[in-house]
Amino acid sequence: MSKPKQGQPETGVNRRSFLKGTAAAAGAAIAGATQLAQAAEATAEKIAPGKAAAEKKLPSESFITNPGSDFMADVMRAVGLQYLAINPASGFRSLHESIINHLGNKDPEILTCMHEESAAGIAHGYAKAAGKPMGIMMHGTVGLQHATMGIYNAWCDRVPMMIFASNGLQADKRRPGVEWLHSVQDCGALVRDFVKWDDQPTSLQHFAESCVRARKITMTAPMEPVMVMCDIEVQEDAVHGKPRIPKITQLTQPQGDTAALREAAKLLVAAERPVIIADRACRSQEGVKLMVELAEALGAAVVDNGWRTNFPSTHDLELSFMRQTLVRDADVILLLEVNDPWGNLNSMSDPYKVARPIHKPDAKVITIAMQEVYLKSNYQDIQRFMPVDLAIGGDVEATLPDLIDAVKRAMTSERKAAAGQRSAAIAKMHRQMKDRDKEASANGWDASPVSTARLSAELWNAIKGEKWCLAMSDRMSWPRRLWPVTEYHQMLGGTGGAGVGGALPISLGAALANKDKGIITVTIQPDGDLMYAPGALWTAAHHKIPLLLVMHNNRCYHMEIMHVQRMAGIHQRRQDTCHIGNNITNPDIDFAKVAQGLGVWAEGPVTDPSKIGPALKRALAEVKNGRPALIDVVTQGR
Ligand SMILES: Cc1ncc(C[n+]2csc(CCOP(=O)(O)OP(=O)(O)O)c2C)c(N)n1
Ligand SMILES: [Mg+2]
Repeated sequence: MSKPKQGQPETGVNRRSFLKGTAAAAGAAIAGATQLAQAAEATAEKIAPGKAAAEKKLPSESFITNPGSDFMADVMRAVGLQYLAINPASGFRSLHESIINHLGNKDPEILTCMHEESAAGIAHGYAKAAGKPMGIMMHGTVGLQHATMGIYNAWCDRVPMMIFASNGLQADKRRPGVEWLHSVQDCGALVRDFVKWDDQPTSLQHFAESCVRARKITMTAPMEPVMVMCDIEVQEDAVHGKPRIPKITQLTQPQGDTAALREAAKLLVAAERPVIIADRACRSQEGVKLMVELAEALGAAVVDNGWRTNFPSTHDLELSFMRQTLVRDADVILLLEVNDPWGNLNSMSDPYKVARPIHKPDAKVITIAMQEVYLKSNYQDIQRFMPVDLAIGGDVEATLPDLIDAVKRAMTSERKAAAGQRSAAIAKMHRQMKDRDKEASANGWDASPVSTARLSAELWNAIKGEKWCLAMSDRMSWPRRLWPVTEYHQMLGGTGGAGVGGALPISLGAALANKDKGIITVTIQPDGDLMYAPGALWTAAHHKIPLLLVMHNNRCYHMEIMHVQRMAGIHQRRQDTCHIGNNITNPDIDFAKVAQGLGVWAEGPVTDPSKIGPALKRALAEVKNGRPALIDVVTQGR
């Protein structure tokens, strides 16, 4: 509510007396209107400070100068939270005020989000780029319900995140009306299937211990989101006694069993055609280095499925896009934190669902993973059961040094010679694969709408001189095929749970974490995904998050068109109707205008491929000045 500007006519009815009058007329039972009247009173006090206070002076014992929320904010700082992504809400008004006035809005700093799903997505991307959790604070029930999809994506992508949700546990202390609507008996029930742990602390000491515990749990592999409730009474009541923040634990990751690793090394060294497949194996550049050491010691081909950067795409032993051929010929297959072992080693026809193994029946399969250490039953992100020969529980990056050591010990000169010969043959396949990719990328080079290969090539050309990160590296396969990837931070994978709407906020979170490292973050942004919660663009502009967004604007939910077309084919019916329900046209969305309206520098739509390069140059200049920028490119399907 704002005071009328000078020169503007007052509305006929005085708003304050109108609201008060309404409340009186409807009787004291109409709680919502009463609250509005109180809000109007508070606003009047803001506008004319002192007047309302003079009318109604609070006795000094009414002040709470040591609210519990100050201590809770201290706890958030102690567990290392640099940011807290929120959509504001009365359920955590006390904590909100403590963070800005007690902590000075620093460590954590508040990020204003326009949708709770965006807050969760930002924390998700931040965790992948920063290697540590961000906090998000949700309004109990309503806010948390909005956040669920983002939390599920993070769960599937195995990232740490600290979720806080407000709740009013004590019924006799709830304000009538909204505070009841926004409180629950069991807040965690809503997300318990896809968070690693949750707790509902009922005292400040309990809150401190639970937060320190939560940090430890979320940062131990398999890393997953955790949630701690912030009870309204605990926040708003004064501190009683002397709550203490427990010591923050120094963590190490669980390592695979040494005897089992020796067994694995024996199998791998004896293999004629060993293959390594990695999903979310690495957490840092150190992991990538170890992967190279292992592959070179074995002379083994590596398939990086791309959910993190696990292996340099420039390395001679990299054959990521030849998985089927490699698996078909392999005698020993090592799966490193692979989420879907069955899906990597078998095929299933669609839509007939005929399953067929790709691997040889006697191929030995070894897994190193943490995912079996921690599972939930309801959501089925565990994929189909795959019998394996040796399953080693352990974090891959922590386990690789011992495995490499065991491989080197098991190596003989004869096996070394075999590995050398094999490496040369794999290197030849690698070069041929890269040549094929380059050739294929030239198809439709000058086409309009722009081909996805051309879009990728133009983007690469714009950023190749920078320290770069492609926040969403799974939107199309071309960047992984064409760009030279050597560093862990360069490609961060996908949304995790394939929940559309995640790409935009996850990219933003990554850009936020990369901001202070001098890394330019770019993303290939699908149109359908952006429109779930485009308000995240405002957050990028407001908080000056330097992200270069290149729209992959195919003006449709293209993936779904392909599904409906497949069904029409099987049903022996017409194909020309399959765009219905899938096209995002008529009207075409003007993404440059959408972005500009939300405060983001933008250009487009670009339909001529030769104009992409110059547009990207202008956008990059904006990003280098610390602001987000968007180029809308009208593209072909996928
Ligand atoms: C939350 C959610 N709703 C619906 C889907 C189904 N879905 C899968 S891909 C897709 C199309 C997404 O469109 P866009 O982001 O433009 O990407 P495109 O397929 O066009 O490249 C949809 C709707 C989903 N995966 N997640
Ligand atoms: Mg699309």
